Amino acid sequence: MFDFNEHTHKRLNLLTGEWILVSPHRTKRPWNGKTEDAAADKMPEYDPNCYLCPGNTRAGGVVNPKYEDTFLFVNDYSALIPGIPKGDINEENLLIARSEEGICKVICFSPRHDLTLARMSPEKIVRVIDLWIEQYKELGGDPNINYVQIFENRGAIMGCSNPHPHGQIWSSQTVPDLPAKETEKQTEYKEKNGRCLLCDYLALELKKKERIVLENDGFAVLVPFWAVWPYEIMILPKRHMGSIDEMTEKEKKDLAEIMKAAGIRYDNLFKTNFPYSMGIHQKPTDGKNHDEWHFHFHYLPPLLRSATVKKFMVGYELLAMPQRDITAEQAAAKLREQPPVHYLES
Ligand code: H2U
Ligand code: ZN
Repeated sequence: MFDFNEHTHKRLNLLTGEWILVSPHRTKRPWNGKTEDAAADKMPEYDPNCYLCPGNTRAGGVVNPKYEDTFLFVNDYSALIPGIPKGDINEENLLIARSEEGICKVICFSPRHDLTLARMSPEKIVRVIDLWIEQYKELGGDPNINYVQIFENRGAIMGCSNPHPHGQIWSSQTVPDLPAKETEKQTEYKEKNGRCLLCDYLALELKKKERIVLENDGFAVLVPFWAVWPYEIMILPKRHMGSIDEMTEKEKKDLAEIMKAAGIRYDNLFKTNFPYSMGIHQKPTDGKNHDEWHFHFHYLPPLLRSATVKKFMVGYELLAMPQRDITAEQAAAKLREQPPVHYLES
């Protein structure tokens, strides 16, 4: 009898159409491989050498204001730049390229160098959410911008250059591959079933409760059935909303509280500043209706079994398909059992 808690199987990612291999029996595998240095947890409230702290000088000589909540600036090394010459290359349908323009910004979440979203108050997190909403509308309102990607990269092992709490926004002329795939899959489902893919998926998860980590009035945190990273989670609004600017004040507060609560579970899991890439997927800003879209957050953390052992995407995963050992259900149970108070504050 097939039992997905024991037997190797594949799971389908509904949002991308890609499969992932799950091998639950491998969790007993010994580990003699690489461990990462645990990140130092104690940090000063102000670091004179930090380019994001208030009053300090950034690359290129700009001085940051003495900001008190959030602080937004155009990335000094933007990957996407507005107003570049437009062009298309196609040599014999073999060499294909096109120009791409956009705008990149950096957001400091707090003037405090030592804080993280998990340790900020929900009121302060709402300020960050408000800035995300303002930027989604402002950048998305630009006729040259058709997608706004809001994200946070956290921790040296994620390639993050600075522990100061900050995130980024990259907005672009075309819709990047992942959100484009999610648009396609949500559209397909809507056309076939007449309902929203993620409304239906969330309703089923809330009924089964196996992968739900946390929930409040407005939002749920779950380990998606098709998670690739060991402790990958999604945050989903319970109400059908295509983008973050549709939230009520109460929903913004619910979101801030659940983001904090999820961050605390993460940090408590391995008693470390849990590294991750996190980002919001929402409807493209191409002027179309996009009724199919249900906005959500993805949190993609690399840690596997301690503050120093991470999952590597190598070998079979780079060449064939992603694979995991610990199941989504086991990961959700582990996260659920973490205490609700941050380990640095208990
Ligand atoms: P990470 O969070 O991935 O480390 O990126 C920080 C961003 O901050 C990065 O995109 C920008 C970098 O280009 N940056 C500035 O805009 N000004 C600076 O003075 C240093 C870094
Ligand atoms: Zn700083």
